[in-house]
Amino acid sequence: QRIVVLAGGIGGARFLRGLKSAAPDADITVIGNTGDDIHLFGLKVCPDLDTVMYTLGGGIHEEQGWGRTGETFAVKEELAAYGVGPGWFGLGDRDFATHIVRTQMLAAGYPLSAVTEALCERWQPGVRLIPMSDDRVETHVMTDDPAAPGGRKAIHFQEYWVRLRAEVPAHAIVPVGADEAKPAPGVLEALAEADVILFPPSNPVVSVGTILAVPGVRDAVAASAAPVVGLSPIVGDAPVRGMADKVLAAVGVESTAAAVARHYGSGLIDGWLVDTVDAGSVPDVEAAGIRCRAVPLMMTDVEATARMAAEALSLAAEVR
Ligand code: GDP
Ligand code: FO1
Ligand code: CA
Repeated sequence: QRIVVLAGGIGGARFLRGLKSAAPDADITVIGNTGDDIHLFGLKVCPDLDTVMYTLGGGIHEEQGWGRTGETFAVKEELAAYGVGPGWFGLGDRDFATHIVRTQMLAAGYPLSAVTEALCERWQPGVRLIPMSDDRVETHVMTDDPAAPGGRKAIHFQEYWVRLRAEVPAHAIVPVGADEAKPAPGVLEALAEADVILFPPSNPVVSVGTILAVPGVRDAVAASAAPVVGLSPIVGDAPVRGMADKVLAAVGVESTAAAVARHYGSGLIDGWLVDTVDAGSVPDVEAAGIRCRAVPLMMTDVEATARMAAEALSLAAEVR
């Protein structure tokens, strides 16, 4: 069975660990979000690709959900001693090595998809991990300009989330460069050949939404003969973690499991899983032409997550 998953960072990575356990024989292709990527200290950092790679490869800092386990911060401290920032983004020593290898290979002319494949040779994530695009796409958040009252200013998504903790108003989300980006080699092929397409409980705006913004991807999902099933990242009208509520508001979508399903729409998804606490919204989702079930959706451990993945696959078999 060929399963294709459109994944962000933590939500996507944790779901994939459960999916691998629920479907050990499946051939899983992950299309990863690169809109969160940022250039720092001359290095290219790909948080969502790395979160998937480290989580599935056993190198993730479990509690934190991103970055390496057993991490140290000597390089960061030395940079700070030189007065070289930004100091608000926590790059650890082990993680730095990944960015150095990536940047070196990119400078040598390899596309990001080939670099990601090379990094995965070490981590053996057990899935084929492809960036959504080899072209540069950077999510920016339109916020107030402190220097010009009444004015607006676009800042990098990582600055909005990590430096400002999503505590400033987000008026719009802009995937800069997406319009000119091409899907990476293998992306459209994987979608066309998929038996099942899954949207994990990833951020619908800055993770799955950014992947869908790459020209050709949304159409390839919609045109695929495979059933498309999503799992709600919103449980009890709130994101389990992260800032999905804030970025959903910025695109005019309520922070509810049903509103996210309608935001994707029946033209894109065939099935949708909501958490049992949101069972009341099942009729709303079905009224929108999307088959819906309420099941536990908290990824508390791999077993619980595997049950979620199994429910998603069973719903996919039903809507096929
Ligand atoms: P990020 O790139 O690290 O932000 O990760 P993703 O975009 O892949 O996933 C973030 C989303 O995962 C957030 O909107 C969370 O609400 C959602 N999420 C995290 N943990 C859980 C969980 O246990 N259950 C559900 N249903 N959603 C979760
Ligand atoms: N998230 C934070 O909240 N603070 C950090 O300092 C931070 C550093 C960081 C470094 C490498 C990496 O791969 C991820 C990192 N993240 C950090 C997580 C990242 O900002 C977010 O998980 C996602 O991009 C949000 O979608
Ligand atoms: Ca992300």
